Amino acid sequence: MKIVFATNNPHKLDEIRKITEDKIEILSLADINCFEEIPETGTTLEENALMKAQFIKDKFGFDCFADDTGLEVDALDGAPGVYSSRYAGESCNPQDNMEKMLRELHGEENRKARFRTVIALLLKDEQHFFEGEIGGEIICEKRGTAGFGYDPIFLPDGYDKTFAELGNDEKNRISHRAIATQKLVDFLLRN
Ligand code: ITT
Repeated sequence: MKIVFATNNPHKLDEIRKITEDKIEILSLADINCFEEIPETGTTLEENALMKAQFIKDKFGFDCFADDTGLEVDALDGAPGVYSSRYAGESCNPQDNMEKMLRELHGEENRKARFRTVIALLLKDEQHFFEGEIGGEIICEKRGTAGFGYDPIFLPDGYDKTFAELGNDEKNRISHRAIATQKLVDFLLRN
């Protein structure tokens, strides 16, 4: 089975390819010659994931899926959530985002947070959604070099290492994306 993953994030592509391995062939946007900016203007993870998948389905005709992920921090009333990639401003990078979060949480005792991923799948003209989440806390300084995005400041529940310290193999066993992806794979293998 072949399916397009509508993402411009090479880390996400790597993670999902490792999880799906030989079961499903995942095509990237480059594999289908799509080099366009995909709109992501929704106000929920579901809306954004569907928007990204629909864009590819409409323009290129492939069955495809997309993931939208947010980091929800309790002390920030669930922010940055769906706005996680632009938390520190329009053209910010992951370092800017993490530094802003550490500043906002300075002195805060409640550091509970969760990563939530929603995958939208467009298959044979039907929409399907798969969700995964993992709880944890935002630590007070960056630790580790693996992974991407907010991984260096996120300590998953039950672990004493951040996602960036655990490394990709361990992250891919327990993460929000791993949980949602496993549901996607089980569904695809049944359909
Ligand atoms: P696409 O939309 O092209 O898939 P993106 O990087 O923009 O890629 P999202 O909008 O889903 O992806 O991501 C929102 C933000 O959350 C962004 O800053 C990511 O770096 C961060 N993020 C997503 N998944 C993450 C993960 O597994 N670990 C750490 N940070 C993550």
